[in-house]
Amino acid sequence: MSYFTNEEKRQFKQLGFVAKEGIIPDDIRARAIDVLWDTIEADRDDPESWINAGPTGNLSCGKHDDIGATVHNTAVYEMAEELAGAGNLKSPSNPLCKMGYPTGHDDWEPPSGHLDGYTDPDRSEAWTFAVGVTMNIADVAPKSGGFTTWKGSHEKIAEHFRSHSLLTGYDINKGDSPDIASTCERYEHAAPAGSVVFWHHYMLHSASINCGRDIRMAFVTRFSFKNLHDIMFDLPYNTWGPWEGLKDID
Ligand SMILES: O=C(O)CCC(=O)C(=O)O
Repeated sequence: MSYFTNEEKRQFKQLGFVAKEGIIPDDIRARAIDVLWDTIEADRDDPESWINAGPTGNLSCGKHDDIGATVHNTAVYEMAEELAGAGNLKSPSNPLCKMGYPTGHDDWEPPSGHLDGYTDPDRSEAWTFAVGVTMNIADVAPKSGGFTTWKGSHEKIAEHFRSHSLLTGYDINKGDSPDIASTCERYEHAAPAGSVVFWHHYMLHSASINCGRDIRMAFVTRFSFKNLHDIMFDLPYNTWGPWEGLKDID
């Protein structure tokens, strides 16, 4: 059974992401949302308390089974393998729970994007993955904290790494390298609960500012190539070689 049409796979290659609706079933989402409300410091029945609530960063409840179920009991891993190739990805772990609390103002500005995996120059080490997955656990309205990415940035990042060390990914995140995002069209995943974006590991991305009324509830997971350490330095030159699920897609 195929989850993606050839057109969707083509979009993934060209733009670096593909979004699908209705992937996380309502019952799984509902249980995960209960865990979130038990974790965050806000009153579920008092929207005023949601403004600039906390905690920020990755929530501590990520290990909860009802959070893990969004990855382990849904199609997301199989879908990612349909793109990367069956058997090519490491086993999934629980997702990161990323809340975007309402700011309480409507002075929205576009976010700036970053690259995952190259953020710590002190480690003198680079890593990447294969497929990023961002799941909307509740509805996300425009300008309300949605996952944001820049169309085609994966190809421009690959081009950058063909003439710069992978460790210069940190410079891209600090804004010390050419501004790649400004040359690409921005996409914000303002989409219903249960929708999922699959994104290439070289995509610039971020969450947007939340000028909406609701808490943006999203989970992020990153599936890695099993043989990442063997192929990581070739990836800028052979961007699609390892993606066996896309080998017949131009
Ligand atoms: O919360 C989001 O939508 C983006 C998360 C993110 O930037 C990341 O996981 O690196």
